[in-house]
This record gives sequence, structure tokens and C-alpha cells, in this order.
Amino acid sequence: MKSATVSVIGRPSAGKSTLVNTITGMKVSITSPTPQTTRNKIRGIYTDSRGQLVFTDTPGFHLSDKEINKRMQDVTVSSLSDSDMILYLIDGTRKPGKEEETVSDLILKAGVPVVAVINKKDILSAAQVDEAKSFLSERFPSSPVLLASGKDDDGVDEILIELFKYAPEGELMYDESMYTDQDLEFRISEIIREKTISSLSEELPHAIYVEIEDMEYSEEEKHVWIRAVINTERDGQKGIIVGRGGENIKRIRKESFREIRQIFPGSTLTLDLRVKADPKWRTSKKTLSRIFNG
Ligand SMILES: Nc1nc2c(ncn2[C@@H]2O[C@H](COP(=O)(O)OP(=O)(O)OP(=O)(O)O)[C@@H](O)[C@H]2O)c(=O)[nH]1
Ligand SMILES: [Mg+2]
Repeated sequence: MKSATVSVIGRPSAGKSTLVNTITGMKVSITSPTPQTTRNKIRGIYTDSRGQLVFTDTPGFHLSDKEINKRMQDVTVSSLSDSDMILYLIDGTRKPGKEEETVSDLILKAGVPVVAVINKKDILSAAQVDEAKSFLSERFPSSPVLLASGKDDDGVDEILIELFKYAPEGELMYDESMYTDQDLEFRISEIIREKTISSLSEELPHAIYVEIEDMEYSEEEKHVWIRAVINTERDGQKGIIVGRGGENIKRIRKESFREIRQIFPGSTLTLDLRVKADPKWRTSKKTLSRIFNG
């Protein structure tokens, strides 16, 4: 039996979370076209007759001195140092520059086996593939370099084959029926954040965080009651989230409701969704520590 922890590392929007969802076959980690969607370590567990791979999806590594970015960098770096292997994803549509070099330096420093993947195969030109290949073969001469599309589930089996090749022998770390170890409140807040992000444009997704204020479950009535808050950074941003006539928040609620209900099959659900301002939370050490708990 093989058993290994695998950190999924790469720049923002490389497709890390999409790939972890494809591998596990479940919605483990939220995704969006906005870079820096993932903010925490998110575990996705894959088990088959070969053994178990416990993936840690991480925040995309972004070079920036802002406090919030430093927190996210810390989450990613801490994951690098506690995994048996690294799955390094690069987005073939973007030229490898200073940021990519910094990410690959960090990976090399971790000193564990690396499987490198050029992702987004479905939209890459031959020249883009060549450029990514030469970057990776120069930096990781002894690592396999694969081409895949996490979104289309193309080349993903080959990634698993390579990872199992390098994985050490060991017992399963989780029961084979498990696909994530996230607590319920976190998962629910992430679903709401995803639906909020997808309703917004430009910078606003970075200005929000979601918290579950209260959650109760009645075994007798088979009913789940959740009160959640979408926090914005400024008072003026609340109106954008609510939208004209409440249209936007209604859509966020409806889409969140549909997905949260799947977590509680056989139960009914009340989702009370509110919008509040938490001024300057992105520079508040206390709030950041609560959100970026690793
Ligand atoms: N064409 C194409 N798009 C992809 C692929 N994988 C992911 N994407 C898209 O790329 C965007 C980012 O995907 P995510 O999975 O959220 O990327 P990520 O690396 O987790 O991003 P961060 O969490 O911000 O670091 C989304 O719009 C995805 O739909 C792929 O294989 N092909
Ligand atoms: Mg992500």
C-alpha cells in the first residue's frame, strides 16, 4: 500500500483547486477566474487500490508585500515543508517570470520529489508548451514533466501514476470513504465566498470574507439552520453585494443554498445571509489570524 501527502503548489490561477476537485471527483475546494481564490490549506483525499494520496491545495503564491499576501505565502510555505511530495502546477498560458522562479526556488528548497504539470493543455499553443517545458526541464531536470487539463480531466490519470510511483509505502491516513477533512462551517463559508466572488468583478472578491455566525442542526426535524455574514472592507461595498433591489444577494443565496444542501442530504435548510462591513479587515492582525489559520 502506498500512502503520501502531496502539496499542490503554483502561482495564482494555475488551476490547483480545479485539479484537486477533478482528482477527488468532489467539490473540495472553491475555484474562480479571480486570482488568489484559495486562502487556506484545503485537504482533498484520493484513495484507490494503489493506496492513498492526501492532497493539500494551497493559496497561489503571489509576490507582494501586503500583509494579506504575506499571510497567504506563509500558508503555502508551511505546506511545502510538511509534505512527502510536491505537485507543481504551472499555467502554460502565462510566461514564467520572477514569480514562477520564486515558486520553483521554494519547491527546490523543500527537497522532496516533485511532479511538474503544465496545466490548461486544452488552450495551449505548441510554443507555450515548449516554453513551459524548457523552464521546467532546466529547473527540475530529474522530475517528470506532464501536460494536462485539470478542467477537462485530460492527463490526470498520468499525474496519479507518477505520484504513486514516488509515494512511500504506508498505511492509509484516512478512511477510504473520506474525500476531505474540512470542518462543516469552513466548507459552508467557502461555498458562500465562491458564489459571492462569481457575482462580483475586479478587485472586490479580495475585499470579502465570509463567516458563519451560527449553525444549528435539529435531528428531530432534520433541519439545518445557518446564519452567515459576508463581510466587506468598506461600508460602500455592501450595496454592490446586495445589488439593485437585492438581486445580487438573492442570487448568491440561491446558488449557495443549492450547493450547501448537497452536504446535508435528506435535511431541509434555512440559510440566513447577511452583509456587513468590517472596515480595514485586510490589515487587522486579529482578523487575518482568524481567517488564515492555515
Ligand atoms: N482552460 C483551462 N482553464 C482552467 C483549467 N484549470 C483551471 N482553469 C481555470 O482557471 C481559473 C483558476 O482556476 P483555480 O482552480 O481556481 O486556480 P487556482 O490555482 O486554485 O487559483 P488560486 O486559488 O487563486 O491560487 C478558473 O477560471 C478555472 O476554470 C484547465 O485545465 N484549462
Ligand atoms: Mg485555488
